[in-house]
Amino acid sequence: MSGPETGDHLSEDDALRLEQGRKLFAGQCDFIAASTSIANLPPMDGPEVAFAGRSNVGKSSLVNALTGRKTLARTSQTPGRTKQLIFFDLAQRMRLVDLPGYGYAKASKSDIKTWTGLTLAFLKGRQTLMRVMLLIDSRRGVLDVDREIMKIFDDSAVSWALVLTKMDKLKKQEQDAVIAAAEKEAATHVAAWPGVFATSSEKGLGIAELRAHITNLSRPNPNAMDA
Ligand SMILES: Nc1nc2c(ncn2[C@@H]2O[C@H](COP(=O)(O)OP(=O)(O)OP(=O)(O)O)[C@@H](O)[C@H]2O)c(=O)[nH]1
Ligand SMILES: [Mg+2]
Repeated sequence: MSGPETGDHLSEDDALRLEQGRKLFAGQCDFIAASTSIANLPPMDGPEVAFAGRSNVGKSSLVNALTGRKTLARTSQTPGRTKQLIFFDLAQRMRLVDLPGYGYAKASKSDIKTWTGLTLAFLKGRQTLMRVMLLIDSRRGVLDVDREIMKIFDDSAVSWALVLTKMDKLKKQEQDAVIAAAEKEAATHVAAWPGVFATSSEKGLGIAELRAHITNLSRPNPNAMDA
């Protein structure tokens, strides 16, 4: 999905979806919890969408771009910044979960084991988890370590979708190639959403479309005439 918001001719349906997404993400957004163990996860209450991917791929930046709040999720030049499962509530209609990254070679073995164990336990055992957005750095494309995660998702029947990040770092031609390759990769997995979100948190590319996608998985807006 290179994003209907980039085209001039939106269908009425698309325009409505994007508007509903914009509204949800412009509303109330609150930090709920930072969990370091399965024992202190917040109780399951309503739909959740999680952001997974290699360390430094841009998970926290994407959460910030989606919510339009620059410092909601902590980002860093240093890989391995997010060490807990961070839960945010959106207007009591959806929760966003910023996950620690995987594949960070410099972290200590025991740290990696803790984050990975916790993240996997969360991904496998969370009935309220509607979808995992699996982030891929567009400059690197899908790596074997990402494929291992895809296999875990597929095996545990976790519904997931591919999100390419940092698209602003690529030229147009390179963008087209990486989108095509990612779409091909997604098509080989039954549990994967059949499309790819091409995004740049820095430039706002693909953000409106991703908001609409997540909003579609949320609780209906109790106050909306147009919900
Ligand atoms: N150019 C560009 N840089 C980005 C974009 N998104 C994130 N970055 C940069 O990538 C680096 C890592 O971003 P984070 O959002 O902290 O990445 P993360 O996946 O949360 O990292 P961990 O929590 O360590 O797993 C930061 O320096 C960001 O500024 C983007 O869309 N474009
Ligand atoms: Mg992070």
